[in-house]
Amino acid sequence: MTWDLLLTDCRAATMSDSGQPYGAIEDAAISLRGGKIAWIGRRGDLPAGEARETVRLGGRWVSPGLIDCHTHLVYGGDRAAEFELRLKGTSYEEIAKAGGGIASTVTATRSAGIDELAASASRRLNELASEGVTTIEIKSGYGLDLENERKQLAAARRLGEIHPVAVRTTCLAAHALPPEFAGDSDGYITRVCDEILPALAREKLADAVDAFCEKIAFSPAQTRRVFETARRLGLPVKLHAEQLSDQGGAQLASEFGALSCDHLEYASETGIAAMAKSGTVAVLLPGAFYALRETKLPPIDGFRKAGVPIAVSTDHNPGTSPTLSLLLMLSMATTFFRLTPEEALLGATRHAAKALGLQATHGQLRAGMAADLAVWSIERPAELSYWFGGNPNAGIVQNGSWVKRCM
Ligand code: DI6
Ligand code: FE
Repeated sequence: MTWDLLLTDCRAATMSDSGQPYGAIEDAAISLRGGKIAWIGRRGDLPAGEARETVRLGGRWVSPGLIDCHTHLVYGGDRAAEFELRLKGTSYEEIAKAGGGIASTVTATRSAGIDELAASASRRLNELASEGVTTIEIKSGYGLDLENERKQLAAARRLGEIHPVAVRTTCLAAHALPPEFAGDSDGYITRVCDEILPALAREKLADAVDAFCEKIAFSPAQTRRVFETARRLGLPVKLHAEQLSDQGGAQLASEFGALSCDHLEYASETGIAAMAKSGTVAVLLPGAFYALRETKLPPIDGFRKAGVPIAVSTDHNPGTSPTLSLLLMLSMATTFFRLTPEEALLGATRHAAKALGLQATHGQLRAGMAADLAVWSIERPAELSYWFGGNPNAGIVQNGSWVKRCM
C-alpha cells in the first residue's frame, strides 16, 4: 500500500462513536491518500505500506479539521459604532427598528464591490482558519436583492477557491426587510421566492437556504413560503429560530427536514421534540449570546434528553457576534451553556458536519472520510475549550495536503 502522508506517534480524537471519550485512540497512526483518510488506528496495527512522507507528531493530538457551520463572513463595513451605542443602553431591537443594525450593514454591503467583499472576508477567514477550521459555512443576507445576494455568495465561493478551506454557501435573503420594501414584507418574500432563490439556485451559488424567523424579521407564515420554495428548488433548509422569542420556528423547520435550527435560546419542548424527530441539529451560538448579554440559556438538557445533536459555531457577523475564534466559542459553550468539553468539540466537528449535511464525509477521523485534520499541542482534548485566548494549533491538513506543516 502507498500513502501520500503517514502521521504517527500521535493521539487521535476521532470524534467517532467508538465508546471511548472523544473516540480517542492513544498511540495512533493515520495514513492519507488521494485527499482521504486511508487508514486510522493503533500504530501497532498499521498495515505494511510505504508513505511518500512520514511525520512523527511527538504525542500531539489530532482531531478532525474544525467546522464553523454558521457564519455571515462576507459583508461591507463593520458595526463598531453601534457597539458603542449598545453600551450606552440602546437594545438590539431598538437599533434594528431605528434602521440601524442589519440595515446599516446592508447599505455597506451593497456599495462594496465583490473584490472588496472578498478581501475583507479573506482577512477574517485567515484568522478563523489559523485555529484549524477547514470547513466553513458562509451566508448571504446583507444584499437583500438578487444582484447583491449574488455578489455576496459569489465572494463566498471565491474564498473557497483561494483559501485551503471548504466553503458551503447558504442564501439568507430572508434575513431582513430591505428599505425599498418598507411596509411590504409579504411583497419582499414574494421577490425572494419568485426571483432571488430560483436564480441563485440555477447559478449554483447556494448550497442551502436559511431565514430569520423572528418578530423583528419574518413571520412563520413567511418563513414557510421560503421553505416551500427551497423544497421546490431541491435545496436543504436551516433556520435562525427562537433567538429572541419563541416563534415555533423549530417545529416549522423540522417539518421541512431542516439540517439545523440555530440560536434556540427560546426553544420550547415541542420544538425540541420536532427537531429530534427530523434529525435536525441544534446549532448553539454563544458569541451572540455573549454580545447581546442574553441571559436565557438554550434548553441544553432538553436537547440532550431528546437526542438532538448539538453544534457550536461562531455566527460570525458584524452586529451580534464579531468573533474570529471558534475555539473561544467552545470555551463559551462550556462556561455559559455548560456543555462538556467533549460535547463542545463534537459541536465543532461531527455535529457541525451534520448541520451542513456533510456527515458522510466530514467531521470525524475515519477511513474514507476527507483528510481534513488539525494537530494540537495539548495534553488532553479538553484543553480545546479550557484555554480561552491563545491558539494551541500546531498543524493543519486539508484535503490530504499540509496547510500548516508540523515541525
Ligand atoms: N441573527 C443574528 O444573530 C444575526 N442575524 C440573525 O439573523 C445578526 C446579524 C446582524 O446583526 O448583522
Ligand atoms: Fe446568524
